[in-house]
Amino acid sequence: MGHIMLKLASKIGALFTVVAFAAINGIFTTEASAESCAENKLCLYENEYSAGRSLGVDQDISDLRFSLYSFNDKASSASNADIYNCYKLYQHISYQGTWVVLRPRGQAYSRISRLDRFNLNDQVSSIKKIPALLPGGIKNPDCYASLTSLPHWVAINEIFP
Ligand SMILES: [Ca+2]
Repeated sequence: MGHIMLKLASKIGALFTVVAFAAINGIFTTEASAESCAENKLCLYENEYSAGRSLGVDQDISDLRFSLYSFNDKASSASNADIYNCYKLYQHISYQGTWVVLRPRGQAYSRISRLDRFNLNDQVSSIKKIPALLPGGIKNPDCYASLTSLPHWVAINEIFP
């Protein structure tokens, strides 16, 4: 317990230093937010609630280990800024394992602030881009039939504006 408290104290100290430095220099910046997710992209974030390092994606990635961004098993939250496509996040490479769908921007479930609610915290290893609508304007069941492969889940309905 003492060890944990010490670690926490040192983290808070470091945070204070960063904030003080930023204030002195007049460059008070915040962590990456959902607003930094580029238009028409799916964004992964290193931490919950769209915080930390982010990665914008606009195509399938079958194996995040080989992406240039070293984001394999890192994402803790995600948001979808694409209004035409859903994105499916998979636990394993090659679109295997547990998955969750992010619906298009402006719709329910276009943002997931906590991937741990889908047992996917620090586990996403591949990503599939799926058109929301099929020819004729029919809703694509790949996007809309189910939100996740999990039989039971707890999620907050979050809409990325
Ligand atoms: Ca993480």
